[in-house]
Amino acid sequence: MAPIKKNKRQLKNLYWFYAIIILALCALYYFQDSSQVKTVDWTTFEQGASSGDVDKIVVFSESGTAEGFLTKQGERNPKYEFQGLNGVTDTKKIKATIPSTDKIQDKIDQWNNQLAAEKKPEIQVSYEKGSDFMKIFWAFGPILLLFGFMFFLSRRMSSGGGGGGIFNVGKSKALVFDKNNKTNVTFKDVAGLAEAKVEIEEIVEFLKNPQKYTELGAKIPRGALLVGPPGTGKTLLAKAVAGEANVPFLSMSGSDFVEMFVGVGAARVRDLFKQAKEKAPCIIFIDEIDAVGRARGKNPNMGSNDERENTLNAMLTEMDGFQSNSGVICLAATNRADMLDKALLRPGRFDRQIYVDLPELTDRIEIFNVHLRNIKVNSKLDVEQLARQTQGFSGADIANVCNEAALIAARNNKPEVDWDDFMGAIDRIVGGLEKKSRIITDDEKKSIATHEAGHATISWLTQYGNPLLKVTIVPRGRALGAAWYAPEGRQIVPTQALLDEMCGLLGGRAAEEVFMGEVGTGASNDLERCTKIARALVLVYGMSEKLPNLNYSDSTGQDMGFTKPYSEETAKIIDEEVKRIINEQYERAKDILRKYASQHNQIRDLLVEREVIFHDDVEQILGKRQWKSRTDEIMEISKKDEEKKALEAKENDENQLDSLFNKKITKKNEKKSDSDDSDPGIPPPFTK
Ligand code: NHX
Ligand code: ZN
Repeated sequence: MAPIKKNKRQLKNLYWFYAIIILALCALYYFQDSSQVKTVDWTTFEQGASSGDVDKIVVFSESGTAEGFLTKQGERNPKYEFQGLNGVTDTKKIKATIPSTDKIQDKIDQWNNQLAAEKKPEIQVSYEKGSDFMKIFWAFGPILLLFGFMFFLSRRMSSGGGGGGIFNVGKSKALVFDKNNKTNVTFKDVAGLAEAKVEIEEIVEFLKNPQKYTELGAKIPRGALLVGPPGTGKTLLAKAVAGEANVPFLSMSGSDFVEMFVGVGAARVRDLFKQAKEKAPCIIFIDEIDAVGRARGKNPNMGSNDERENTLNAMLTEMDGFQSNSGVICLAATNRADMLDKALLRPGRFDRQIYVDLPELTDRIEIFNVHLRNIKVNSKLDVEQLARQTQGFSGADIANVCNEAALIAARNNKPEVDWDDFMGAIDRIVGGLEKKSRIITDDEKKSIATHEAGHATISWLTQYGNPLLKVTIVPRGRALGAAWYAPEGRQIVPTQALLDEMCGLLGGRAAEEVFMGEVGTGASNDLERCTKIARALVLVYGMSEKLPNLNYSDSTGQDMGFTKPYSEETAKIIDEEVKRIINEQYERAKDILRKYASQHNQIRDLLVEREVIFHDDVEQILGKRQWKSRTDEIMEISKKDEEKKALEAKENDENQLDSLFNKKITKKNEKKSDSDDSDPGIPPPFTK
């Protein structure tokens, strides 16, 4: 991996650094010490010692030297003076090599006798095994230790942060995946996302054999932006590229460029691209690119995000800097492409945008199948039904459902995960924890049931009402009760669908008014959602009578909401329209409830009795719904698709057989396949 290589280079630098410091200290010590020690020959030493210039002698037996500490008299003796570093002549010790170490004691005794005769103080003697070296060691030991510690720390820092350390701030922290170090994600692990997969597989193809494209005069794109809501598999897709492309893959997060120090982000961008160019052909992946790529402000003095702009500018120039066929392709992921700087999105930089949407019903089936590979599930588990009940879930949500279901099953000591565990998991994720401990009186129960039955009745009886799954009055999360739907996930939403949804939301409150004569606070969340839809209907979709075909929203998010894009009069009309629409739907809900009062009350009573009732219970009371659900239609379409594919595959098979065998055998096969046609949906056997 490249970061280790970098560390080695950095360590080398550090070795030099420490060597120089240690040398400097040694020199300092030497000069400081030698400014006080005068090295003399043995005769001078003998003379000095016997004449009282020295009062203490230290004998270093190993190095065979002796040091004499000068007395006041000795210090005054000009014999020992010498020119020091800066003219210092302050000699404290004299030093000499002893001719024979064995006889030194005799010599000292001799000097002492002489001194005693002259009535001068005797010389004290001490023996030291250690040499000068030991002294130096003791002087430097602690400092060396300190340096060693610092060295250790800096190494720890640099190895821990994948290239951090104070000397390394400008280096990119990219994770490198190559031949030796691969992710084990492949395109097989990416379920759904059929179109995005095709696009991204093409990028891998660009790198594998660029000639195919360049020969025709096409230029290889430089970058692709993966855009989509969180959890939809952008990073997974990039990981799959890393796993499938046989080229190095450098992965980094946008936030890795952000650091306290000025200029570091830009330096890291340059380093990343330098690294990439060395490894070309290769792929750079920048996750969450909006951290650096947000649109640059119009007013350069406002805010202090200069640093981010520098980083972005560096990225812009780097992306333009390399030739289009230099074999570096940039992938980036974000969930807010509208916030990105326009310069980043122009051709030549991130040439193409790949939309990674929330999974459709059929995609969700695939995703479930991928996640269920590792889970012991009951063989009767209806994956299609699971996918139906997870409209609006992202890939990550589905992974969460599978995991949660397995946890619930394990908690109940089940040998395998079954349908109920999955339902529990979905309920938990959407609605929060069940609160069985909340105490509810019979009156409250009835009022909650009235409210929920209102939702159920209205949504059942309106054309676009979402298909009802179940109704419960068991408290969960913040809610005391809820009606659960399998949302349809329409592509095009007619005005009537919005009105029907509002009507359904108001059904709870309407039922309270119609059947109990008074209303409660509990419907606040219903009203909030309903009002939001009404405002969107008027302001975003331009569907209201008085303000048709007008959109007052700002999808770019640039305007901070300081100014309203409409006049005071229009504001009044908007208010009126929203009010009118909600009122109309409320009246409609009340009308429907009065008309179907007995059915509503049946549902309510059943709810009070059972606490949870399901789709089929409501169907028994209100009858089959008139309208075909979109979800059913999708399943029919995808089934037809499968049949068609199966048929084509069969024909293909036959064609191959045609060329392989003679006509007699083929005729037999035709007869066989005729009978196969009678049960559609079963793919033809591969070999016949
Ligand atoms: C309260 N909760 O706050 C009690 C505990 C009208 C029978 N005093 O409309 O439970 O009143 O159809 C997200 C989800 C507020 C946000 C639920 C914010 C619930 C739910 C208030 C049923 N079902 N309301 C409903 C309900 C309440 C609330 C929420 C939220 C009730 C109603 C909560
Ligand atoms: Zn409600």
